[in-house]
Amino acid sequence: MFNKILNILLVEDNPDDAFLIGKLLTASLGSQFELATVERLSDACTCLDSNHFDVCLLDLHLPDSVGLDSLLSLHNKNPGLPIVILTGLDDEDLATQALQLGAQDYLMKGQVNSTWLKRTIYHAMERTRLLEKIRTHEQQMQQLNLLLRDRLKRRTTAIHQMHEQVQVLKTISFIDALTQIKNRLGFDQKLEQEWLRAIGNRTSLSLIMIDIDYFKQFNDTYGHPEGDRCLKRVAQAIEAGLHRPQDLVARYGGEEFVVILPETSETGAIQVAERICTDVRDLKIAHLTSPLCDRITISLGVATSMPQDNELPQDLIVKADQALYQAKHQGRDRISC
Ligand code: GH3
Ligand code: MG
Ligand code: MG
Ligand code: MG
Ligand code: MG
Repeated sequence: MFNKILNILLVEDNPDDAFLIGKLLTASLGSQFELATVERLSDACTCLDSNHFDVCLLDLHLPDSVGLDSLLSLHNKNPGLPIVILTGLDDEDLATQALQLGAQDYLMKGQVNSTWLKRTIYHAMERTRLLEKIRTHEQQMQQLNLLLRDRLKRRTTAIHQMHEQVQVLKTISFIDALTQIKNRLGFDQKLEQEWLRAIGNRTSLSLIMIDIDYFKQFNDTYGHPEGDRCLKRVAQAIEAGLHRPQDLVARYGGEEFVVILPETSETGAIQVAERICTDVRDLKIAHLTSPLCDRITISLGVATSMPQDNELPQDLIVKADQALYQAKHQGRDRISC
């Protein structure tokens, strides 16, 4: 049944008993075992420290330990070792207790024969084999658990990174790549917010539409890259001219910008528009082919509204657009409302 040599520890202080048990073992297992015999519990413990045993046969009357204490001591010492009680005590209660405490079997010295002993030892071996299998399975489960936990952690990190990327993309999608101010999408979002806030708070909301004068001419004269640089500088100048955190400038399209001024009356908006108009002119970006003057100028259309539930933010954009058209029509480099 087992191809290996079994290492058996016999704890027995009576030499005659030890001799008989040795003979029984030979009758049971042939030469398929190696026997180490000790007379005392303390020697058994020492023996277990340095040797591996497949099974232990334990007498309950030893010079240094009597009864089930011996079983407990050895069991604590090596919980995986099957222990077979081999005793002269015919005590059923003791036998039950021994089995409850983890003994493999409880055999009577006078009654046990070689077949019985062989079966007991084989059962002990089978038990050890099963226990080892369970232990291996437990280890495998533990490794699997660690692997899954690691995978989960990596997946969580990936999701976290993806979430961050989405946040970055979200931010980028509201920014104009050239001027780094808000783009049309950013403007739409802000206008929607401020429109609703103005309705709720019954406050006025102003827009300034801004368009660079004769910019096509500028591009034609100085080239497109210079045109891009001009757009950036104008955007920066407009942004610098807004002094409240709630004010916002966005690139509305090509060379057009739009400013949102929450809680701002027409008079206040005109003041801001005048400041921006002057600031851009003061940039002194040369535009020598402009029919107007020697530098870049802008036209501005101002519109103010007390938003109502039955109006749309688009109505305010149309108003600002019309004012801008008027400023263009009236000669450019000016504000209209
Ligand atoms: P107006 O005074 O009537 O506004 O005349 P304008 O020439 O400024 O207006 P128009 O609409 O005829 O031309 C706008 C020009 O703006 C044409 C277009 O090439 C230029 N433009 C639009 N977007 C960009 C850009 O991103 N970079 C550059 N360099 N030019 C741009
Ligand atoms: Mg004894
Ligand atoms: Mg334009
Ligand atoms: Mg223009
Ligand atoms: Mg008007």
